[in-house]
Amino acid sequence: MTRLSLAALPTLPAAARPRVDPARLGVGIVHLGLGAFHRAHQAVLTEDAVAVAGGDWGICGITQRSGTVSRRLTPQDGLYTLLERGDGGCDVRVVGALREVLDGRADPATVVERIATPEVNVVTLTVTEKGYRHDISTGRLRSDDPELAADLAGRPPRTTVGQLTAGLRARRRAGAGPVTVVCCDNLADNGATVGRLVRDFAERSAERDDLLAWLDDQVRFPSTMVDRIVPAATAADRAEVAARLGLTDEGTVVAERFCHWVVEDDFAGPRPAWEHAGVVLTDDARPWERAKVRLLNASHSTIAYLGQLAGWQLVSECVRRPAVAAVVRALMADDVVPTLLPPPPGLDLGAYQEQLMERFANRALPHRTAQVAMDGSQKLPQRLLGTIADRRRQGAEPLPALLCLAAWMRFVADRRDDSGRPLTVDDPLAEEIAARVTSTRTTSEVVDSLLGMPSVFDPELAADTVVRDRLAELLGRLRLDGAEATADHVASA
Ligand code: CS2
Repeated sequence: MTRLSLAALPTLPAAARPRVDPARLGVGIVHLGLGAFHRAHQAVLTEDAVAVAGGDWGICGITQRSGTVSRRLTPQDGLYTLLERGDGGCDVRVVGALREVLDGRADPATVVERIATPEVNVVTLTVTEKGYRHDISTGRLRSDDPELAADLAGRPPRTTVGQLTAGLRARRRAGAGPVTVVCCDNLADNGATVGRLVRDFAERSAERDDLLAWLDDQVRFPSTMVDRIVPAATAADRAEVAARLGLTDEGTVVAERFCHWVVEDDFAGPRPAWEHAGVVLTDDARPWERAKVRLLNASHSTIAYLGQLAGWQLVSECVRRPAVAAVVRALMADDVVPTLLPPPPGLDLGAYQEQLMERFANRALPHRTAQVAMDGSQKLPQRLLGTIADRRRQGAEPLPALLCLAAWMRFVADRRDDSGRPLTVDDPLAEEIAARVTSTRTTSEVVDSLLGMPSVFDPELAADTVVRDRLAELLGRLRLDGAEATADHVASA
């Protein structure tokens, strides 16, 4: 069977072809972190915007962690298929917005050069929470990170913040003009956070003063909220593409139909006319980000840890259990909503919660609990811990939110599900966690040893005796009665 490529496009049905002519699209965006999420979200919305309003907004995508994506996409001229799965079937389209693919680890010099190209006006990022190598509690670059230290010592940069700052420095030197950096990761106040990390890096590197002044003057870091569920694609998804299009595609991505993006309209130069693709351009994306991360992502983690402990592999399977659905509803309505008032104008919190329950229940989308359970130490601070802290300040005991945290604690400390089967903990702090819990016996000892992780837990929260006591009780129940019975207990409390 022929492989997807520019030459193969004319064989496709018109409805499945890219909405712009990829061969004539110049590059105007550099994207760091070329995973499935970017390809199913920003790349698609950018192509849709260009289809309506034009502009050379093709994307140069840079892989950060491995060369696999670049090996898959380069022979396909950057083309890949998006499968949108929901009730009533599956839509298939080839996306043409990605015009160049680079392996950032193998070719850091080219990454720097691309960011410094005058035709590039926007740099977007999806490198996941851990990709920023920052201390989540302070929002600053980690001073003990060996990779950052190596970049600061002057090797061709391999970290995200190192590559971004080197690219901006090269841009200043080349006089290539202003640029906007758009963070699309689930971090609180993500634009300002990345702006601060770039400045942290710049402060410790060459041309410090000139670079800092140029950053203030020529670079913008708008915050954004991104929302689309994008599970890892499977062999079945690739087989479906082959059957539907008569082509093989190594780069298929799969997503739900829902897709939303809110972007602060604070750009240093031109930008794609994303408003034509349904993107909300706003003065302040932070309330949107907060609502989305606290409602969607915290619910996701609750489902994922309870599911992992109970032995349920899929998100859609978990929310069909009445106890899990009830606890997720209670988390959103009782714990999260009171921390979001007033909501951002245009967001109906009640309707969003209902819609989330439907999105989680989407059986057409095999979203694995193991995928969401990854990197909990990096994800929970933004999605869950702020809710717990805010509710404690309001004098409440947010039991559903504490259940999510207790389920994470059992997941990382015991590494066994309710039937005794081993669980895999995929987390950058997995070793530190294992070392901390190794000599603990009682549930209180486990809770205290984990709350003592300063890079994850704020000291005020860690010192809250109500939080500690409730966590120890919930962890005890999870160990004794299992995930489903404990969810039921919390939902009916
Ligand atoms: C998920 C997110 O894997 C995870 O942690 O919670 O990737 C989630 O699917 C997206 O943020 C939805 O917008």
